This record gives sequence, structure tokens and C-alpha cells, in this order.
Amino acid sequence: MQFMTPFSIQVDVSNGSIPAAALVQSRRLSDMRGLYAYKEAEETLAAQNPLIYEVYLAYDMPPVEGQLAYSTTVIQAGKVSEEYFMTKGHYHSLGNRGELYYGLKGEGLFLMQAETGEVHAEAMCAGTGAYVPPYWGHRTVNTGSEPFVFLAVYPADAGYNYQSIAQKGFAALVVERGGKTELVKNPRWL
Ligand code: S6P
Ligand code: ZN
Repeated sequence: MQFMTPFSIQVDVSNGSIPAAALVQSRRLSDMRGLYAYKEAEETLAAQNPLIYEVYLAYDMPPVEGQLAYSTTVIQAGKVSEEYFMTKGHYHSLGNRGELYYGLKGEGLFLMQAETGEVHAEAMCAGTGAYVPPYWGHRTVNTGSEPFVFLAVYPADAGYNYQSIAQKGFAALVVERGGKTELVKNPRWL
């Protein structure tokens, strides 16, 4: 491995941005086609094409074994019908790579899923450290009324596998019903 000089990069904890980020990715509704369960509501919102979330990658880390990468994610508050705004969700390409999330602002639900379809949800707020063990797919959901912000630290060689979640989604949807947050079965999940 290349010998690297230690460094630090500032996160603006007032809004979750990383002003000196190597890369900022914005995900609008149009970038998430087919991932929300309520198709008619998605069509209606499509004209506005709202910003759903942004990812600030702190540093352009080489994707090699032993290195760690880190990023912040800012998910806007909102819903597509009764389904809350959320990230796309992914498994790591190298399935045996875990990850740590740390809540910075707002409220969310951290949804994790094993390949078998077993789902595990952890509530997150500022100060929550949530661990994704190897082999679990993961998606975050903003269940609050302000942006939900968290820091993620992960092996730089973990990679992203978006395919299986793009095809089948998660086994559970996170929805608001009667003013409460509920996990319900995803009808598209086979
Ligand atoms: C990377 C880590 C996060 C997510 C980010 C966006 O391993 O889990 O940085 O990439 O929260 O989610 P997604 O599913 O669009 O990559
Ligand atoms: Zn990940």
C-alpha cells in the first residue's frame, strides 16, 4: 500500500456538508426511478423533481484494502405518498466489508437487510453509532421533519452493488401512517 500522510477534513455540523469535499453527489427523484413503491405519487412529484439527498465524499481515497473512506449524507425531509425520502440503498461489492454510521442531525431509520430478506431497522438521531455487519444491504430513511444527516466510515475497497435493491427493493417499506412511522411489507418483494 502507498504510504499516506495523515489528514483531517472538516464537516460542517450545522448542515452536514463537507465544504472541501472531493465529490458531492446529488440524488433527485429522477435519479431514483422505480425505487419508490407508490408509482402514481412518484409521477405526480416528477414534475418538481425534488432533491432527495446529497453525499459529500470527504476524500478521493484509493479503493485499496486497508484504507478507510468517509462521507456525510444529507437526506431531505419529505415523502412520496406515505413512503419517506430515502437513499437508494446498496450492498457492498465486496460483501465482507462492514461499515459504521454516526448520526449528526435529524431523525432517521437505518434499514439493513440480509440476502435472505431478513430486515433489521435501527432508529438514528444525533449521536447514534450504528453498525452494518458484513453482507448486510443498507438504506437510510428520513423519518423526521428536518434534514437527516449522518457520517459513514467504510473500507475504501467496499464498492457499491445497487442492482439487487434496484430490482426488488427492500423487503420492508418505511411509511408514515396515522402520524406514526411503520415498517410494512414491500408488495414487490418476492
Ligand atoms: C457507502 C455508505 C454511504 C452511502 C450514502 C448514499 O458505503 O453506505 O456513504 O453511499 O449514504 O447511499 P447510496 O445507497 O445511494 O449509496
Ligand atoms: Zn455502504
